[in-house]
Amino acid sequence: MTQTPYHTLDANGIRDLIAGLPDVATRLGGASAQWQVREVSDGNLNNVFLVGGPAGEVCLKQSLPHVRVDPSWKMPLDRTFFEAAWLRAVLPLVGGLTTECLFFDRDLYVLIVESLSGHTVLRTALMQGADWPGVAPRIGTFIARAAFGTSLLARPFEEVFTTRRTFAANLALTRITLDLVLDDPYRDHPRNHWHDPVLTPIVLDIRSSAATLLAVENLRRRFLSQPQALLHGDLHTGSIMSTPDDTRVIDGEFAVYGPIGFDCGMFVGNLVLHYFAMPDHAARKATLRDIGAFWNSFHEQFMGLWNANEAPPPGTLRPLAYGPAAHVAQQTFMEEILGDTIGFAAIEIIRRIIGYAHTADFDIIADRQQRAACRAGALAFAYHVLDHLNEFHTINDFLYFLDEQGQA
Ligand code: SR1
Ligand code: MG
Repeated sequence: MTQTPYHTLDANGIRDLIAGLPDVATRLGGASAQWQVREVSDGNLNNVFLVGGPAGEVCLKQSLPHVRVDPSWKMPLDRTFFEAAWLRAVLPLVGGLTTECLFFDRDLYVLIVESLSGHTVLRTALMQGADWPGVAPRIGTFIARAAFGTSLLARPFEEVFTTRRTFAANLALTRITLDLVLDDPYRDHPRNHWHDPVLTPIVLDIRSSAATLLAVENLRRRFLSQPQALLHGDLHTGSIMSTPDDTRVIDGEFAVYGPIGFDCGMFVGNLVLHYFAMPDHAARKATLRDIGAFWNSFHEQFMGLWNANEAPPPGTLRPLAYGPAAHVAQQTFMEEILGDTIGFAAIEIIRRIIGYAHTADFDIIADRQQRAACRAGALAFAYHVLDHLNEFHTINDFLYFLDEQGQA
């Protein structure tokens, strides 16, 4: 097969590429000239297109040699490779909670997946007032299955180490997370920005609190040195597409081995951002419910998989202790994940308010002062959580404090 040197694809290039892929072309049906190509790029990094024909639609994503929203920020192309590898690793574990990888090309760095055009990005749906109680527990299930199934609890170390080696090469996006999420917000950096002066005193408090900075430093170290499972790595509400009844996790380009609580924390942190952006009481109660349901589902599914694994496959770690001792060990492991979840949630909130990549959640608040006050509420909440991290022992401690702050 001849190699096609990398170039960014336009609509005709996309039609030509797919015309040469019988499996994908069959999904679209008809002749390539009939295919509609629509650009729907929305995230910070890649070009994304929906390609539709008389029989169906697919989604095509191509890496650019730079950050999509900032062409001066150069970036290697390999992120779609890691997204394809992530999809192939987790799809068998999570079934219908993500999408199938239909095609990946390492010359063009093009990934084609099934289209989810009937679904809505969860962040958008939440901003439009959707109350879909099934989504958060599905994300709990997704993380439990993906994390358990890629961990040493389910697979021999030889397999885990081999998979880890693949994703350990995801250096550029891991660097983005380290810098943008876990570092920049805690010091002066030109990438940080916030417009509301009301936030500045809280930023200064965060940066001058020894307890907060120690907590962040500890979480930063844990992110890089606790390869518990294959993470999605960027599991915010923009990486989830849903209907009331069907939920898919997408955009796994940040995949890397890390602490399981990192994915949980990204999701919870984004629900908390939504909480502070929705001033009405009922919407806030629904978000408290969702965070609780997420954690309970994650915990139940993860423990269920662990306990069902009494005769693990050959080569997997086998329990040495049974009965109460094993129970205590499991409980300790889950408490560690909860601690990480709460810590990374606070870190995600902070970076989405004062770091490089903000989220749209607060844009629904028309009044400028009210918008600033809601952002300040979220930022102060995250600051307090990090400052008192070892005082949160259960998810209810976290929810109780969130509820209290939301009513203040
Ligand atoms: C330059 S990339 C900025 C952010 O967008 C991605 O979705 C990740 O969240 C990253 O931190
Ligand atoms: Mg993304």
